[in-house]
Amino acid sequence: MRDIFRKRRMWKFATELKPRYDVVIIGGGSHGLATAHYLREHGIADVAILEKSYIGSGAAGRNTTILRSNYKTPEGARFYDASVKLYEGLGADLDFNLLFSQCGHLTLAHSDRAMFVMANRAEVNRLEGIDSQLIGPDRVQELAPAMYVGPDTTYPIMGALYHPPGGIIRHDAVVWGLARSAFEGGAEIHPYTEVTGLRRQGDRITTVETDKGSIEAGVVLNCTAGWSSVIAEMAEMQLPITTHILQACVTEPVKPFLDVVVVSSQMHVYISQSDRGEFVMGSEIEPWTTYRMQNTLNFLQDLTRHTLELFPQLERARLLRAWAGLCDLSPDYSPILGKTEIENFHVSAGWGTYGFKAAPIVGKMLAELVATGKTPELIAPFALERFYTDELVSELAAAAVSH
Ligand code: PYC
Repeated sequence: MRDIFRKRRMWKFATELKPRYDVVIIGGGSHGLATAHYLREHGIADVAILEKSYIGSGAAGRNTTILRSNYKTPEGARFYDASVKLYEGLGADLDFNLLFSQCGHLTLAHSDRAMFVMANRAEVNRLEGIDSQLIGPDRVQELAPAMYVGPDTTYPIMGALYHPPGGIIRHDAVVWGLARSAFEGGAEIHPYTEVTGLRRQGDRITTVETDKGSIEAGVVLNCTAGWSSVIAEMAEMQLPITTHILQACVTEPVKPFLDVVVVSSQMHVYISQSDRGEFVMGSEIEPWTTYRMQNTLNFLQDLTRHTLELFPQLERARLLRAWAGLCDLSPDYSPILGKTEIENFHVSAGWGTYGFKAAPIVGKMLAELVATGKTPELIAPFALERFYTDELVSELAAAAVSH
């Protein structure tokens, strides 16, 4: 039934933990909630989602809402393409307006080398059936008429990788729509419930300890973005992950004049204009490891300097707010997804700055893994064991942030 006046209950948070669940999902962000949503397709409803803060308070609420699939490796491009395709139908599936705008995505090239790399990416994408093209400065100007593309800048624009299916989506709406579906499917959502320990017996996790009591679990999923290595350590296992912050900020709303996502790897910026008119801008990942989600002055200086070179019209726009999110980085900048050495403990980790883009496909794949016990082919390349067999999937430098 369509619910245009939002009469349907969004969700009711659970208060009491049961002593046992078939599936315990740690992390109430986009991956955890998407998994609960897709578990419905397998008739699995005895599910608890444990979130230490409010739902969507981690990476799901701290990203810059960009979706795309123009990755560098065939494995990555194929995987994120499946995610974009799910996102295309997700609003209808959830009966929730996600404000998905497939306005297109431009990765600017400022050197011969960058043009060569973009041509290579376009070719990898094309072979996967993904719309991704190398374009020259005139076409760039057509797509972003308000952007300054003149020659007298620090980094003149030689061309771009243009990816028409890319775009932006309302990140909070994704969280809310998935949470409603998970709730309607019977999953319990427990906000403000922190996991404090995992009890392991041999190759299995038997008990999840929380600040609200202990629960037994058939399967445990670690969907905690920045905190994934901390949770893994509770299970007495290590993930090859370092945790960094990624900073972003947003201006006050201005009249619409940009309807394509603009990314520059050389200038380390990505810029889009939201449906509210705000310019949403982000920078590269900070090179030091930390869990302190605080902005730095350097970030604001570098980001605004580079943004103003591209969009001098924003000179008087005020910044409304800035924030930082946690990114857990794997050695090859690809995720660590699926089974671990612990039989009933699966992970969705190591997303770096790509996690939000992958939410629906992660949910679908993890739900299939839980239901069948088998790793779906699409995610086999992202198994943890690749770091032991030396079969890396390098997505290094596949974004303005991953250098
Ligand atoms: O990979 O598109 C990307 C991205 C944007 C912001 C952070 N990562």
